[in-house]
Amino acid sequence: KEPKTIGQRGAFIVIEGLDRAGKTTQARRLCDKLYSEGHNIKTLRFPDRTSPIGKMIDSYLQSQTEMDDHVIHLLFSANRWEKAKWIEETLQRGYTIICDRYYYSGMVYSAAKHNPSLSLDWARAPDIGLPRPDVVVFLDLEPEEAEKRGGYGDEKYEKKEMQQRVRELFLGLLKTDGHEADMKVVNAGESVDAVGGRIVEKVEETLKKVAEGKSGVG
Ligand code: DGP
Ligand code: NA
Ligand code: NA
Repeated sequence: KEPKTIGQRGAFIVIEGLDRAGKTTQARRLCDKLYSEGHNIKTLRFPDRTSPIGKMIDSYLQSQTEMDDHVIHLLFSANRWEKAKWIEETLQRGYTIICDRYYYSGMVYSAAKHNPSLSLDWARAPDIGLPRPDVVVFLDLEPEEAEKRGGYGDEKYEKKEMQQRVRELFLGLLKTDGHEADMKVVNAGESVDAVGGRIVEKVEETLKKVAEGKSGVG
């Protein structure tokens, strides 16, 4: 169906978080909730493993292919650029987009590798110019809590030490001057319902601003 909100752009909502933080579950719940309130919703997740570039990323994450840190970083970025035009057009058509991971993950997962020629700034550069989210919710989870949830999976970055570095870098972004500092943190250690409620609070503030034309990004 065509959106009811024609003439008004949708909101670009990003859910970020550590592995095991419940991002995918929460993104789905938020989608259902906003849809039931009459919003027109599209969902997206990165990496999008379906495109040719996404298939290369998938193979890397499953440790079937080895790649230089810079090369895989640029593929992750390219995987977001593949969707940039679609994101802009979809927002313009009045759809709100709920996106599971975006360039915040891009920066921190690559920078967490401590490769001396792969700084946070280097990692940020190829993503400059991508559509900016109206709101980014970061689901924060202590690594100990993640372990209680059954531990990490088998993919490349799902190791405790890596997750700890990723978490520190995510939290560090909040202290920078850039727009990455606009992330809203939600403690993902609580129940699914409680976390869901906190996310809705953060997102509703943003939806209001977008509806009033007061969110300048997107
Ligand atoms: P997921 O499908 O959400 O479990 O994500 C797969 C893994 O890829 C996860 O450990 C986070 C990581 N990841 C997501 N985006 C990027 C990125 O842009 N760069 C790097 N290096 N890793 C990423
Ligand atoms: Na994962
Ligand atoms: Na992802």
